[in-house]
Amino acid sequence: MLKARVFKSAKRDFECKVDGSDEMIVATALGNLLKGDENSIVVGDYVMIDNHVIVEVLPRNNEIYRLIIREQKKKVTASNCDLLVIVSSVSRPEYKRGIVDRFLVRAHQWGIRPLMVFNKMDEYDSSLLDIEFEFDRMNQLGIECFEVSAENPDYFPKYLALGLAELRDRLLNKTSIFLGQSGVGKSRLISQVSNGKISLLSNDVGKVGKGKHTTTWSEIVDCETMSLIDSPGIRSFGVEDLLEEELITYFPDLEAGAVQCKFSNCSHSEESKGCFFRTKLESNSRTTQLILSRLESFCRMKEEISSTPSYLKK
Ligand SMILES: Nc1nc2c(ncn2[C@@H]2O[C@H](COP(=O)(O)OP(=O)(O)OP(=O)(O)O)[C@@H](O)[C@H]2O)c(=O)[nH]1
Ligand SMILES: [Mg+2]
Ligand SMILES: [Zn+2]
Repeated sequence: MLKARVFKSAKRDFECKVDGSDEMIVATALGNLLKGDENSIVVGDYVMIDNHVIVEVLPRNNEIYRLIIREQKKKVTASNCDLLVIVSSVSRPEYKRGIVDRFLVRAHQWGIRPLMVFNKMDEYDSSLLDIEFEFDRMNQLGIECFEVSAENPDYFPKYLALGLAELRDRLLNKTSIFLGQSGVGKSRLISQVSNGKISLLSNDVGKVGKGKHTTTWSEIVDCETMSLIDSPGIRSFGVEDLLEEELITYFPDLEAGAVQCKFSNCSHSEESKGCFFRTKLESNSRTTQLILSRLESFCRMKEEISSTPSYLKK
């Protein structure tokens, strides 16, 4: 019996790395481990293998998942991650604060520590994006920011955050999953972080006739000192699977204000008369701007959740 970790899955075959060695083996799995849904063995899982057959999946520390409310199903895509690397682009696709905040909600929900990477700094244009504001926004949440150019790594950063070398340091001896919109440079960044040892931009990463570089499934990329999980660009950022009451707990920076708001069922929206956030904050200060920008994301998500019929959530 061997303990191993699933690095790649393709239908019924799993490429697994034997614990404590560099040996990779391909295994199938006992039928009852695959029965019912396709979540039963995912990339990142630790498993027990007997004679090239996975006979047990060990308990997971955490899961990257979504609830598919219409089907009352939980869809797991990876497990046992130490860090969630949120990758955004400062040029194209355009940086979207709302999307970053949605990833932060997921990081909370999944219980995985987030990091923020601003990629494509070689194309940064300060007239289009106030990046210092975005850094401050993340830093006030205790989230470290990195500014890099995966395309042009020697590019010398002019701004305030950490660079590629520090990012590499942070990822040492950890399993990190890279998330972000399609085209922000996740795959390119992973090749850079691994010092070019891995080229995911090539066609060997599964793809089926989509845009030329598009990653289509998750797998762990092993580069001795760290494990990196590339993921397909996420197309749906909906949060309708969350419960309205729990949303505020994913915004720890807003919780104190929400408690101080005297209306117990306040939506804290711009139209909420007498709302703490709308009346009691010092107008125009930087801190207020940061809080209000987070509140904007919160209100959008809250509205989205409340417009989802509750019968769908049971
Ligand atoms: N200028 C510039 N282009 C970059 C940078 N990083 C990546 N790109 C380009 O952006 C495009 C998308 O990069 P990918 O790494 O495939 O993006 P991805 O996030 O993996 O995309 P999906 O797999 O579709 O989710 C490619 O053409 C890259 O060459 C960068 O730092 N600067
Ligand atoms: Mg990719
Ligand atoms: Zn309020």
